[in-house]
This record gives sequence, C-alpha cells and structure tokens, in this order.
Amino acid sequence: TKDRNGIDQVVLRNPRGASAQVSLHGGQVLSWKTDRGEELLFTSSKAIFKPPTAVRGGIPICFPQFGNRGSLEQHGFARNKIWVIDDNAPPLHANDSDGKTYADLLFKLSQEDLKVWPHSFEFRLRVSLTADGYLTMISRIRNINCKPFSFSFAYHTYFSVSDISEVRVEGLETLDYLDNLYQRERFTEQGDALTFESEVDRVYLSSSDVIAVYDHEKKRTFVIRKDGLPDVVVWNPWEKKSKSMVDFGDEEYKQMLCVDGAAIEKPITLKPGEEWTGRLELSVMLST
Ligand code: TA6
Repeated sequence: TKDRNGIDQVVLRNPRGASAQVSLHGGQVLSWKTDRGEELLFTSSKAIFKPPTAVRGGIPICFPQFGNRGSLEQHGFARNKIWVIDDNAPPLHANDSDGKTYADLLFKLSQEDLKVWPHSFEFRLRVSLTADGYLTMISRIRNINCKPFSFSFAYHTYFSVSDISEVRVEGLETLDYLDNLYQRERFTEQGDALTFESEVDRVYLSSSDVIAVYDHEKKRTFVIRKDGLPDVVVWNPWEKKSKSMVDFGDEEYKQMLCVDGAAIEKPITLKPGEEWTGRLELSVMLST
C-alpha cells in the first residue's frame, strides 16, 4: 500500500488481526496495532510525510549517528532515504522467522551518502509481527569490504501513552546517563522508577536488556527487549520544546514518550566483512 505521500509501505498482519506498517521512507515503522486495532505508537497530527523529512513518530532509525555529534545531519541519513524491498535477504536463523509475518528492507546506498559518509556497507532490516502481536526489528549492518568504520544507532521509538504524568519507566534505576539538557554531562539515576514532570532527554548507559514502560491510565505496559543495543534513550520534549517543533502539536508531549534501544556511548566499529546485529522486540501487556 502507499502512505499519505504515495510512498510504498508494507502492511504486516497476524492471524489474530494485530498489524504493523513499515514505510520504505526511512524503513520507518509508522504503525503497530493490537488485535483490537488499538494504535500503540505515537505519530504527530502535524507529521510531515515528505522526504527527506523524517515522519515525527513511529520508529525512525537513527544511523549512522545518533544526535548531532558528528558531521552528518541530526540522527544520520538512513531515516530520510527511500529504502527498497530486499528480495534476497539471507535467511536469518530459524526462530527469527517461524510464526511471523515480516518485511525485509534494504537501505540503498547513494552517491550523496557516500560523499558525507564514504563507507561501503550493507544495511538490512527485518520488521516482523509475531503470532502474539510482538513487533520485532532486526538491523544487520555489514562492512562489505572497506576500511573499518564506526557508527552509533537508535530505534527512535515513539510510544503512545495516555498521560505522560501517569507514566513510569522501570529498568533504568541506578544507571549512569548522559543528560542532553546539560551538555551530555554524566549523572547517576536514583534507585526508583522514572517518572515525568518536565523535559527529559537522556541516554542511559549499559542498561539491562528488558525495560518496562507503565501507562497507568491505559493500564498497559510496554515491554522492550533488546540485543546489541546497550543504551536507552529517554526523551519527552515537554511544553517549551514542543512549541519549537513545527511537526509536533503544542500539547502532544502529553501523549508520547520515546524510549529507544540504542548503541550510542560506545560506537560500533566494523572491520571489513564484519556484521553487527541490533535486535529490538516490543510487546504490550494489558493489565487487568
Ligand atoms: O534524545 C532524543 C533527541 O536527540 C532529542 O534531543 C530530540 O532532538 C529528538 O531526538 C528528536 O530528534 P529529531 O531529529 O527527530 O527531531
């Protein structure tokens, strides 16, 4: 099917009726719904569906850099480009396919990318929906045959929440984090769950591979499982920053929270022929 800007997207549906949509624009997941048709990801009502702008919401892929630490545009170019369907994706090991509907996408390296980032790499993405409605994303990035290169990476995941002031994040207690609001100075998180009453923009370092996002009002819990992604970005722009973003509603910060599986503190370096895999699994538990 096509998104609002006429760009191809793949719709995944499992036998119970859960669904997901991944657009060839940036390889970005734009929707993930329960078998009751409930949308679990946030997309701004003011999102711009026009390349090369990344759509404000869903799960933009930040590659080859997170943030604006390097010479590239903010969060790198992968999310701004048009990907292609990967017709000859090498088979993943068995359990990555059974019982899943999935889409295999391939990043199409362009001359302009090579100008800003002169490395020959292959970036394959598999987006899957399991029989239980879990959304999984597997990124495989390989240095084909060029000199070693390093990159940072994030699945910039916009969760839909009912009211940010009723949200709690567990799994990041006592970790160190880099605070983007204080020039990325390093702090240590205190011992209890994260709650939100102002702008938060942090990279938690070397977290456990399971994080929980409790949405108290909707009585649902997002569970994030990750592999190859040691860090977790937590971001809510709050009121002031929301007003400064044209593709974001002034009040929309109340209905979203970014909790991203990422590899940021220690960029990944690949020698020729080496491949990195970053795996994210999202599920949602509806508490009674
Ligand atoms: O930490 C997340 C972050 O880097 C924030 O600083 C904010 O810029 C957010 O990403 C969104 O970035 P974007 O380029 O999508 O507007």
